Amino acid sequence: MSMREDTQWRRSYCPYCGVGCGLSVAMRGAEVVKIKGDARHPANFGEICAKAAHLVPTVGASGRLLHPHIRERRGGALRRASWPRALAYAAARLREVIAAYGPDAVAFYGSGQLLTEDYYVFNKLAKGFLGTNNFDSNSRLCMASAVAAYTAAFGADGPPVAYEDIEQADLFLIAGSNTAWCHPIISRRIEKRRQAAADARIIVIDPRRTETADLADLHLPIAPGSDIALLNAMLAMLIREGRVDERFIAEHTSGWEEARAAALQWTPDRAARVCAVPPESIIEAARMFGRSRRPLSLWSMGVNQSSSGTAKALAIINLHLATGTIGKPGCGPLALTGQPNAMGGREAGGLAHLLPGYRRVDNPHHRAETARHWGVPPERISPRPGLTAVEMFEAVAEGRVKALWIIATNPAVSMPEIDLVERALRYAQLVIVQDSYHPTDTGMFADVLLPAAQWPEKEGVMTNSERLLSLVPRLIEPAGEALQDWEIAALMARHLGFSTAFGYADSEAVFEEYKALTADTPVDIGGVSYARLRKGPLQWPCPAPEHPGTPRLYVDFNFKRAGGRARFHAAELRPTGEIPDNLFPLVLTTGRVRNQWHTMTRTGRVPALMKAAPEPYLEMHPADAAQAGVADGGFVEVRSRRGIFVAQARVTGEIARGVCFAPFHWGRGGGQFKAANNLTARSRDPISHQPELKFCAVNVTPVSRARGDADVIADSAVGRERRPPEDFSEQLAEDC
Ligand SMILES: Nc1nc2c(c(=O)[nH]1)N[C@H]1C(S)=C(S)[C@@H](COP(=O)(O)OP(=O)(O)OC[C@H]3O[C@@H](n4cnc5c(=O)[nH]c(N)nc54)[C@H](O)[C@@H]3O)O[C@H]1N2
Ligand SMILES: Nc1nc2c(c(=O)[nH]1)N[C@H]1C(S)=C(S)[C@@H](COP(=O)(O)OP(=O)(O)OC[C@H]3O[C@@H](n4cnc5c(=O)[nH]c(N)nc54)[C@H](O)[C@@H]3O)O[C@H]1N2
Ligand code: SF4
Ligand SMILES: [Mo]
Repeated sequence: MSMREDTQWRRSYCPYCGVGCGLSVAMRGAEVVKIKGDARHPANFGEICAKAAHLVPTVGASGRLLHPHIRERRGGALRRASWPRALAYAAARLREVIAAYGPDAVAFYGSGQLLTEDYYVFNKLAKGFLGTNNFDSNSRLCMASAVAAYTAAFGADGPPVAYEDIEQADLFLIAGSNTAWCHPIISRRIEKRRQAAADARIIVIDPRRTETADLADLHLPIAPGSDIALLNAMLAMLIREGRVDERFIAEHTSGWEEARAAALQWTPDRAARVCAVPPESIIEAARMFGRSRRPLSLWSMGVNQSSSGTAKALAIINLHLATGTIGKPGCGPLALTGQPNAMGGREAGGLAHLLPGYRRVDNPHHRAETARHWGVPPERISPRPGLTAVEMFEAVAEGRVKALWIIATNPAVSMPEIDLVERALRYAQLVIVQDSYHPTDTGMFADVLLPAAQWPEKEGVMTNSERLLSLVPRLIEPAGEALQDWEIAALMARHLGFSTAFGYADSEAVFEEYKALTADTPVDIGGVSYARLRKGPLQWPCPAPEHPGTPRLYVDFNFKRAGGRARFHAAELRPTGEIPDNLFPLVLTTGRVRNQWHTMTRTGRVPALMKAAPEPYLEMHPADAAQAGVADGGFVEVRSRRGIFVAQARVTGEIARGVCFAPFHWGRGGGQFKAANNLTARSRDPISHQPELKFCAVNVTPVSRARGDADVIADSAVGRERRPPEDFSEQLAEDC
């Protein structure tokens, strides 16, 4: 398409995944007309994937929540209100709850899609001014296990690797990540490296033969949840074959004896039985890793979303510590972050145990430093970590938390066990939902709806998977009366009586205040400013204005733990939260499709992106299908101990026997039984508190009209009309 002369190209940054691609946005007047990759951005060098290429139809007012709304009576209607009225109403209700039950009766549930400035202001309000640490985010469902593992191993969170290591690696160990679909630009960089370097190899560990597995030299279709057996067996082989770096271990690590002993219990044969793959492929994987001089490990949800997610991630890190392949070009452990600013959330203190600058609420010095910066007495910040995501919804459902403020996430679709989430949302005394769209599955339960500006209506900073900070500019005015997320938090703070501490002039003022809190922390960004970011992105740490940024951490092998040593951890295989049995014999794992983004509030509006997967589906192995009497393309009812999901069967040899897979993008809003999270369980990792979204026990039966299942079908995959339970049926008036 040739561009007219009045077209202006502006630099921006992708609001979808954690790869963090730079965009060039074509503007005609106040209108966004086209999007392509920013050739100068070091994450993508001009390439983008289909989701970003189809951003244009998501920009603007269609389907958006344009005005604040209040529901004054349960069962009553949501009615439009002015901003002052909505804020005064919400603030009064929050005050009532706090006066009656204390600050911990209020909870905030945020998102890795907030900008750093948004996180900062919400955290300051919750943790510093209201005095509750109940601010957690959907990142708890996403990379909490990676955070816990990095922190345990290195003494601080933060991936040590840079994307430029991809072009120098000679082995890619990709575990539990469908990179080709979910981090497509990283996948393309890996593919290019594989083509350019004759010796480069790829190993993929995934129970499904994904498009990522198609790129692999070796694919290990392991049984879900069994990664630790495999990774320990690999480490044991490295030890037996003399492939470990004894000198690196002696000089820069601790805890080796325990990790070594734990690994040596795993022979390839024993691991092969647990993982359900041939011992030869485990031996082959270990030898490929052992021979490699620059192995780069990448992982995401197949590792993190597990009841042993932290241990899985530590087992990957152990391989790098044992071979001294960290802090050097082309190698190291890289947890891919899913959301565009999940990293910024970690940095700004966006989890229930954190304060800004990788500080912790349970550390008195950290509380004192933060309180001083916020101008509050140190005792205002509670020493108790707040509730983590799933605990938060349990607490609401049990009446321990009374008021819930949900920002930029759609838990009525994305949390495990949607029954629990709905119970909580119905039972809460006050639900505030701050979203850009309406209706959403979660917004249906709101007492107060607050319209948020979305990309590209808001300005602020995001950090991608490789610690690279980019500035997202505001290119157009917000739709309707929408405001930036941090502005809404600051306005509410003022309605709650905290006027002086929240009087920011603009996003940059928020950033500057946050930045000052990062001084002398691992995430020091003292040298970063909006002015510098306008010229291009920067990787933290970047402590001074002339500092060029830091591509790779730990190049001096000086880790952040006592004595500068990284720590090995014995990785023990824990049982999964649920064991398949006669009643529920199959394992369900869940995940994403290539062209949908999560709960589809944006990508679901783009027909081109809907094509490949217009409806929920269930992948299952031909042998399991035959046993259950399921035909390819037929409808199936999937049951777990918690609920029912109905989908169209895709019978395929590309999934391990005994395992089935469903995408989780659909919520009940489109049909009661379309939601895969009707089935999933609340079990979680004991260290990271990340829920086990990748494993639950199910049974599968065909659904047929002959059997009288018409209602079920009508309410799910075939029928597009949702059965409306009374207070779930409402749409807002036209003007919304
Ligand atoms: N298209 C698209 N891209 C996205 C997103 C999106 O919604 N759509 N979301 C973004 C976000 S927030 C995230 S977190 C990332 C997620 O990115 P990914 O983690 O790549 O995506 P998933 O499909 O959730 O899961 C990855 C794989 O884990 C495998 N798996 C399941 N159980 C196990 C196991 O026990 N062990 C191993 N080794 N593998 C297992 C599954 O078969 C699946 O192929 O994607 C980001 N990018
Ligand atoms: N079964 C299963 N469940 C899963 C997963 C899985 O693999 N399997 N993955 C989990 C993971 S890793 C993640 S990250 C979550 C994602 O799950 P969610 O966070 O629930 O998914 P999104 O659809 O991205 O929700 C973002 C919401 O914010 C709104 N929004 C967009 N931009 C803005 C903005 O600028 N401001 C505000 N206030 N709102 C905005 C959108 O309209 C949308 O409603 O799902 C989790 N759930
Ligand atoms: S790979 Fe991720 S960041 Fe890059 S264009 Fe696609 S969705 Fe956006
Ligand atoms: Mo995620």
